[in-house]
Amino acid sequence: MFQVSATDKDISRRSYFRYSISGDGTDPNDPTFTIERTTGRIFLRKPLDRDLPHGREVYQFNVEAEDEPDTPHSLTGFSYVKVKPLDINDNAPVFVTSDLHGSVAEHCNEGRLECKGYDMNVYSE
Ligand SMILES: [Ca+2]
Ligand SMILES: [Ca+2]
Repeated sequence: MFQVSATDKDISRRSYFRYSISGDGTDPNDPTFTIERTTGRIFLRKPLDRDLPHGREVYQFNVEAEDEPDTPHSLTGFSYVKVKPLDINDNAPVFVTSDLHGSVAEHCNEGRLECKGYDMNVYSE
C-alpha cells in the first residue's frame, strides 16, 4: 500500500529500524493492515468498507520505529497514519419495509414511502 521510513541523526552507529503498528485494523488475529518489520512497508490485507454499519470513514493507526532493537541502546519514534477510504456507490437503497399496508383516503393526492441507505458517512434516509 505504502511505505514509511524512519531516520536518526546518529552518525557512526548502524542504521537499523524495526517497525510495528497498532490501532484500527491492526489486530494480528484479523488484520486489515500489516507492516513489514524491517522495511516499514504497509500492506492492506482485506478490502476496506467505507460505509456504516460495518465500515468506517477513517482508519487510524500508530507506526512505531525502534532503532537498535533488542539492545540496551534501543530508542523508539512514532508516527500517526490516517487512511480514508473513498466512498463508492456499493450499496443499493432498501425500503424500510418490503410490504406496505395502509389506508389512503379517497381523492388523496400525496403519500410518502421511506427508503434508507448506507452510502454516506451519515446514515441516510
Ligand atoms: Ca539511533
Ligand atoms: Ca459506499
